[in-house]
Amino acid sequence: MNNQSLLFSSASTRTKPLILLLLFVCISLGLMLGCNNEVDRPDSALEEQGRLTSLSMAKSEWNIAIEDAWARPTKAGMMSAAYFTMHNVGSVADSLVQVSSNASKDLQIHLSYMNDGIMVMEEQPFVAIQASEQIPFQPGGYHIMIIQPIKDMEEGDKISLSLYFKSGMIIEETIQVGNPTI
Ligand SMILES: [Cu+2]
Repeated sequence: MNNQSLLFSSASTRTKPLILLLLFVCISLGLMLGCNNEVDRPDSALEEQGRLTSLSMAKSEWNIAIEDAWARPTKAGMMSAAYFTMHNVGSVADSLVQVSSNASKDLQIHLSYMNDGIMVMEEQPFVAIQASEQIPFQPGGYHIMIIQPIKDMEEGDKISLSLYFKSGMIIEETIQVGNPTI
């Protein structure tokens, strides 16, 4: 018999709920603190986390791949955009609902389109993706707007990109500045 089961068997029926509540509070606090720690991870750890996330997701029905990602070079305080192909290789639909990066505090999901012969862009609350669907984020279409980067983004630099989905899945990628195919 381990310590935990001793604790429960010796406790009166009246104190059991209190012990369970305390355990729950401790576990909840631990999870919250764990989450906060992750926000401050350095880039290399972020990259490792992204790899591990992808590996564990491979076992799940939720599995979205971010392919051919890159960000447009720009100067600090200007505008940049991140592009990639969002590929749902899982078996269930999901929605991209939020994005974040170490490059800027302000990232938005945008869609560019032609309106009366003028290219306009509009913030999107989410981008839904069906099972097996591939959605290109590219110039002239969906893109991640990186508003006022905190420092210059030069060709070859790397930035983090975290993608938050409705299912609760978080994909953490390290993407490069500059398009490798141009
Ligand atoms: Cu935009």
